[in-house]
Amino acid sequence: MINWELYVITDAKLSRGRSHREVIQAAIAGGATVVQYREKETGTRRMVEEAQELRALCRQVSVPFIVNDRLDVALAVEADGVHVGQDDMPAKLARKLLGPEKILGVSATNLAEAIQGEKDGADYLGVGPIYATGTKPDAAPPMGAPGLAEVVRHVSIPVIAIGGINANNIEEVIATGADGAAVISAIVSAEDIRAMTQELLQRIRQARLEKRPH
Ligand code: 3NM
Repeated sequence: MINWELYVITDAKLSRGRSHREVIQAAIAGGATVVQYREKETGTRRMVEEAQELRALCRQVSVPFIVNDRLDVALAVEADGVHVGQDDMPAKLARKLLGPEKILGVSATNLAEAIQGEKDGADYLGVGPIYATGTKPDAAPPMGAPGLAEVVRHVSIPVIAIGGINANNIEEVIATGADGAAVISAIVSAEDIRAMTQELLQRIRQARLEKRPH
């Protein structure tokens, strides 16, 4: 069973000059439960090297390591899985190439995409954006917590919320019943990455306790 609670995604441009290694080490120290390597602008050689480094870090602490979009890189470094968006490799083909064991994540910006992703063989869905975000310029319009809650009600695989999530809204996100939150800027741009990760995780756990029926 994978703990999806706090899914941390890399972003070199938002990391204030810190390396992926430094950022992810601090996030893991703070309790990140899943790590995704997401790199859109680096050459493939460098990508493989960076992914290999993070792969090793995550393996030491048994944190699942997922590569965004690049199935070839995911397979090359023996990542635990790959995450595909709506413009990336179609989920069904990604599943075929990955085999049945690896983790397949699929992005969904609405309920129809979420239901389709589940049908196509996703192990989990990245659903968003929940709130406005400057991190992904081509993101769809924000769906808000009500849109997220609707997806949670209609799918049976884990739902990880993404987009504009930070310490001020993460409890509202988890209160929808989502299994976790995926975060970029609130963590990788934080001055103290470890402390911010700890705070977000603590808020997630608090929200889950409050959701539990008494
Ligand atoms: N995907 P931040 S939103 C990578 O809606 C990504 O699918 C999104 O970054 C989606 O935590 C997003 O800084 C950016 O808002 C998330």
